[in-house]
Amino acid sequence: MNARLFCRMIAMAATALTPVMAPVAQAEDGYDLWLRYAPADQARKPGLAAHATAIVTAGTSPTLTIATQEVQRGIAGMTGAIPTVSATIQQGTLWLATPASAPALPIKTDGLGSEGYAIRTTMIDGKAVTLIAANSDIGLLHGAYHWLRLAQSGTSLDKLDIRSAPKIGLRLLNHWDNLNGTVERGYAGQSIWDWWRLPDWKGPRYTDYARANASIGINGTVLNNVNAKADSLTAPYIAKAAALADVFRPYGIKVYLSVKWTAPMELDGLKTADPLDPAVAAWWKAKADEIYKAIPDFGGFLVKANSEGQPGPQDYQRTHADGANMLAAAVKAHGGIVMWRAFVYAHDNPDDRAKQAYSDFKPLDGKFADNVIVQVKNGAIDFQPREPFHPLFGAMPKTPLMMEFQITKEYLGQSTHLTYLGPLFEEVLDADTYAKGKGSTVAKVIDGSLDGHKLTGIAGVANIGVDRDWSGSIFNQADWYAFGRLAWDTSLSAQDIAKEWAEMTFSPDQKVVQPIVKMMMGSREAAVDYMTPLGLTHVMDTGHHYGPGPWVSDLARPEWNPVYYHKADANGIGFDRTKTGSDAVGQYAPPVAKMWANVKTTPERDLLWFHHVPWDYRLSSGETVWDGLIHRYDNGVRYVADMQTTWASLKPYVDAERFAETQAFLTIQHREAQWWRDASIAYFQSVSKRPLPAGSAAPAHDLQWYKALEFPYAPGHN
Ligand code: GCV
Repeated sequence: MNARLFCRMIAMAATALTPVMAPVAQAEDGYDLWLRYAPADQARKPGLAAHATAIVTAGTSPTLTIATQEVQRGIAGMTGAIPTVSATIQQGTLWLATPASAPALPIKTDGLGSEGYAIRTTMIDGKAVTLIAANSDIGLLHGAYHWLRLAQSGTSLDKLDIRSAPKIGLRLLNHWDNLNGTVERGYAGQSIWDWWRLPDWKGPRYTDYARANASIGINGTVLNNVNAKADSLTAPYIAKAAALADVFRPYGIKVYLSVKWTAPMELDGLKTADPLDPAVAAWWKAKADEIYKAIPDFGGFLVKANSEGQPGPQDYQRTHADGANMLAAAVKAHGGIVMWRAFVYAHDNPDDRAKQAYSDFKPLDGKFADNVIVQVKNGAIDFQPREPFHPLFGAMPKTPLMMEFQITKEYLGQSTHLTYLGPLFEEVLDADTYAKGKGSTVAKVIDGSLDGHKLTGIAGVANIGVDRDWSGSIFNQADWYAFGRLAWDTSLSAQDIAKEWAEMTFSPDQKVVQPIVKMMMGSREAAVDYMTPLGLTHVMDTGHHYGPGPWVSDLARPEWNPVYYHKADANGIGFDRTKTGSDAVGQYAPPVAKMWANVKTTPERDLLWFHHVPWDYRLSSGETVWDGLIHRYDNGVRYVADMQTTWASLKPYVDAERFAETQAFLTIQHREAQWWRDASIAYFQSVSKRPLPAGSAAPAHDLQWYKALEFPYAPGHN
C-alpha cells in the first residue's frame, strides 16, 4: 500500500501524547515485575533503538495512547532513546494499525479475533517497518507487549512473523480480597484495593496492576472474595468497583464481583433467597441493572454457593442450576455472565470428598443457561501440590467449564517457598480426559474446542497484595506471569515461560537464565517430595495450612482431618479410590479409570491418591513404598539445598536487594522442607513402626515436638 498516503490521512489524528521521560533508576525491589525495561547491553542498544525510532498509530483512543507510551517507556529504559510519535512512516517505524485505521493493511487480521494480533517486519517504501496489526486497539496493546517481551528477552527483532490470538475467552484473576483489606490465603500483604479511599482516590498502583495484567493477556478481574459479603453490592461499593473498572477499561480488563447468595435478605430484608421466588429474581435483576448503570461493561458474577458454610440454592431445595440460571437471567440483557463454582462438599455427605462435586454437578449437565459457565478447580480436593485432574473435566459436554487454578500458594509453601507453578498448570492442562478418545485434554475442554462451546474461561486465584514486589517474593511473580501466559496460550511450555520470565525479570544473559530456569523447573516437584510424595494429599496443618499436620484427627468434619486423606495404619498407607474403596476412579472416562484402577498402571506420582498399599508394596525402583516415601522426602530437602547453592553462585549477576531476599527465603524454605520431612517421617514412623532406610537421618525431634507447634498468627487465614 501507499504508506505515505495513509500516513498523511492519519496525520491529523495522530495521538497527542504527553512526553515520556526515561524511567528514573529505582532500587530493584520487584515493583516493576517483568516490565523492568532495564538498560540493555551496549552492544544491543543500537539495534533495539533502530526498531522503534518512531511509532505510528491511527486514532486517539486511550488504549492506543497506553500502547504508544508503553513502547516509549520500554525503549527509553532499554536504550535511553525515546521513540518519537510520528504521522509518517520512516526507517525503523513501529506501526500499530487495524484494518479500520488502515484499510490496505499488508497483513490479514482474520482469525485474530478481538484481542489477538500479528507482528511482522516488512519493508514499506524502502523503509524497514515493524507492523503490529489487530482488529482492535486492545489487540494492538497485546501486540505491543509481545514485541516488548521479545525486546526485553534479547530475542532478535529483525525478522518477525508472529500471529497470536487467545483460544480462551475469559482469562481472569480471582481476588479473595475482603472489604476490610485482608486477603484470604494472601501472603503478599493486605489487599491492593483501598476500599476505604475508593472511589475518590485511585492510586497509581491500579494502573500498574492493569499494565501487568494486560501485558500477559489477562482480561478480567473478580475484585472480592468468593466468601463474599453482601455489602459489596451496596451503592457505595458499586461506585468503588466502578472507579476501578474505569482504570482497567483501556487495558482491556473488565471487573466482576463475587456475590453472597443471601444478599437480598441481608441488604433489603427479603424473607427468602429461594431462586425460584419471583421477588428474589426481581431483586437480582434490579441489582444487575444498578451495577450496569455504573459499570456498563461489567463482566458478571462469581458464586460460591452451598460450600464451606456459604448459603446457596440448596438451602431452598433448589439445584445449583436453578441458582445459576436465576442470576444469569438478571445479567443476560447486559451481556453479563455467571461463573458458578463447583467447589462443593457437604458435612452431611459421607461419600469421598473427591467425588462430591461430580455427584452434584454431573446430573446438571445441559441444565445451565447459555451465559453460565461452571468454574472447576484443577483437582477434586483443593489446590494440593499435586492432584489428578478434576473428574468433571470431560464429564459435562453440554456445559461450558472453566478452570480455577490457585496462583497464591496456600498449600505450596505460601510466600517464601520457591515453587514455580508453571509445571503444575501445564500438567493439568495437558492431562488427557479421554472424554472423546485420546487427545481430549483438559485444555481442549476449557478452550471449548472439545465440545464446541463459545463461552470459555480460566481463572487464577491471585497472589497479589500491597507488598512492594506484589506477590510476596520475586519468584512468586513467575506464577502470576505463567498463569497469564498459559491462559492466553495453553500450548506454551512451562519451561519456555520460565525462560522468558527470567530473561525479563533478571537479565537476558543465559549465564543467569539457565540456572534460574533449572531451579524453577524442578521446584514444584521438590515441594511435592518434601510435602506430599507419591500421591499423598492434604496433610497440611489445620486452618492456616502452613506446615505439616498428618497426625490431625480431631476436627469436626472427617474430611478436614489429614488422617482422612492418607489413611495410614500399621499395615499400609493411601486412599483406596478403586471399586474396593470409594470408586472415585469410576468418575473418569473408561481408559483413565482403567489406568488408575490398577495399582500397577497407576503412575507412582498418584499412587496413594488412588490406592491403599501395604508398607512393603514394591515401587518400580524395587524399594518398598516405605523406603520410597522416605527417599522422596530426602530428595525434596536436597533439591532446596541445591537451589541455595545455585542461587549463591548467581550473586555477581543479581542486584543486591533481590539477591538477598531470595537467599533469605531459600534459607527459610530449606528449614521448612526439613521440618516437613522430619515431622512427616516422625508421624508415619509412629504408625508404620519401620526403620528408616540406610543413609536417611532420624528426625531432629520426636513426634510430640512437631505436634506441639502452633501458628496462631500465620498469614492468609482469617
Ligand atoms: C475462599 C479452600 C481454602 C479457602 C477457600 C476455599 C474456596 O478451602 O482453604 O480459604 O475459600 O478453598 O476455594 O472456596
